[in-house]
Amino acid sequence: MQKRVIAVHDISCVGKCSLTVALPILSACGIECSVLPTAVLSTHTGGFTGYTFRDLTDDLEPIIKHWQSLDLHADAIYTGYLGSFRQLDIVNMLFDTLGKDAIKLVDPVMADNGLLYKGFDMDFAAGMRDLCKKADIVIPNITEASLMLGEECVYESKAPEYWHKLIDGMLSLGPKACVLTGTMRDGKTIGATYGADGVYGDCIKNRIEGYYHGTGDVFGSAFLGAYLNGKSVQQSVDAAVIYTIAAIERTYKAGTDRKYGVDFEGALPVLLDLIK
Ligand code: PXL
Repeated sequence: MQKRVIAVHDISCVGKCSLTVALPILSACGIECSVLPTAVLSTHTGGFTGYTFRDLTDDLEPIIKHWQSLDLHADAIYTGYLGSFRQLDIVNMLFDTLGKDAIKLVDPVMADNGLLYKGFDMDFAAGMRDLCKKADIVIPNITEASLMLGEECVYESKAPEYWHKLIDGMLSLGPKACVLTGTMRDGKTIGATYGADGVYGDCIKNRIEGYYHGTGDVFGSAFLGAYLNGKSVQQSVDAAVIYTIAAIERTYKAGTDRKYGVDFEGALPVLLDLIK
């Protein structure tokens, strides 16, 4: 049976991230991607000014209710950028109903490089921490994990002890696995470090200079695509890191304006090769 994911993210109409990334990557991995759009924005909020924002909070519950009447089955629920504080409760309810038997993957999208994104505050971080208690797998970056745990944020830390403290803090909330993104051995590398089943592991590779938008969503979607194709957490982290860096490399070589997102489309053969 083909697997189905319910992807709970915004639609940023331009500037590849969230649903415009999750849909094609999961589809390429052979997985049906149903969507619960949290908001519609003309662009994402990082690097553009004057963007529109349509909050879809009031639409979410009626959509979920309709799905309940269909007895819809989901193998996984993958949440990312939420459009309001109230959506945390709605996702909680989705987890308890249609998500009872699903793998719940939470990317607590709200911050990076030591700063909250526009529109998010510490109350949201506390609410997101509560939602993470219900997740099977969480994939925060260092900034998000430290904000949720009330730890010092050292987003350029090269110390495994610090990463492991954040990972253990997230695991103590309840998830079975935590993949911490943005870990580095030195200024020339980047990747992800995880804790699961009592072990730590990582995949850290050579870094391409600069901040590329939407790469967290490329990483999360590739990770889930690999995981639902039967790969282990280590193999899924490896696939997602190698693929994300391949997409960044193509964008770097093409010289594209980084705020429009990375060429994850052109790099798809790399991902498919890694998960086959
Ligand atoms: O990729 C994370 C993300 C998703 N959606 C929107 C964003 C961001 C990051 O800034 O602004 C709307």
